[in-house]
Amino acid sequence: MPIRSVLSISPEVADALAQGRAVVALESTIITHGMPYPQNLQMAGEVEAIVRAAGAVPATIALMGGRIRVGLTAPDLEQLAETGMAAAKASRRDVAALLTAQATAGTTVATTMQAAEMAGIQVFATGGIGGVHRGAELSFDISADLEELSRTPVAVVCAGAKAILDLPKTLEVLETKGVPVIGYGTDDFPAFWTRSSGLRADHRLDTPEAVAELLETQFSLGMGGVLIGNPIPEADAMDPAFIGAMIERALADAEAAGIQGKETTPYLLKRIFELTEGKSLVSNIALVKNNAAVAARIAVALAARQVDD
Ligand code: PSU
Ligand code: MN
Repeated sequence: MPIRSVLSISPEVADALAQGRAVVALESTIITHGMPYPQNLQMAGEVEAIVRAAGAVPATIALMGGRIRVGLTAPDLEQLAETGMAAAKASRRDVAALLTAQATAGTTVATTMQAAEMAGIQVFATGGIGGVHRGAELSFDISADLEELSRTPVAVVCAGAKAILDLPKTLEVLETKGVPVIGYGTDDFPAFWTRSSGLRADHRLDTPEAVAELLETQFSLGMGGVLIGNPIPEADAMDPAFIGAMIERALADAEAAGIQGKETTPYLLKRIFELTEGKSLVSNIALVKNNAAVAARIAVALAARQVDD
């Protein structure tokens, strides 16, 4: 079966790609499993508007009706947001089965990267990537996002890995897999709700143009993806001690409830939302918007370089 029949690119995104204009891929697990309704719908609309305002075309990606949809309509976004956790969460291993079943599914960072590459999109914005879970030495729970970054040539702009994870181990695995980790305007690897994990990024770059230049080099080498850590804006960041304590409580609750596997990340985000009385969601939305703005500027800089060639 040709990829063409599975991949469904919206006319607007297809036009932009054909003309070499800047396009930013956006994921949808954050809509279905990362945030409650209706904040998820509002976030999805605002993020698309931010990408447009910066001169790029947004391409939100999801599985719907047996196709990998690249570029969604407003009614599509509404359907995904309302379906929420009743939709499937599509990681790489789930894609074929969910397409065959014509299921509605949010795509994770891993799956969105895959789809972006198939469509020819080089820049992608999310909130925070998945990584090595705490206790992974026993559970072996390491997000497929890390494997995907090692093999798929797409730049992922995030606010770090979600702080529910074991961040030192996440950086170790990224090193093992050969994924460049860039601090955008920072020496540190950001920690999602806070600006720094206390761990260093591999390299620091301060402008969209500098990132675009590195991406061009990386992609011409065929050496897989690039992770760009863009810290949450100071004004939106949470107090490290407070969020740290809430993460510990949520992890204990997850353990007591016997949560495992792909349910872990959605459960923890929801539990932290409850424990912080919604404050974690306010920060989460702010950091996603900030990532969309930076990703759009990087995509515009990359498109400008490709015209010059
Ligand atoms: N960023 C957010 N919220 C989310 C996610 C990212 O701000 O919900 C999603 C992404 O889709 C990511 C997934 O790929 O969480 C990680 O899930 P897991 O740990 O099961 O691989
Ligand atoms: Mn997992």
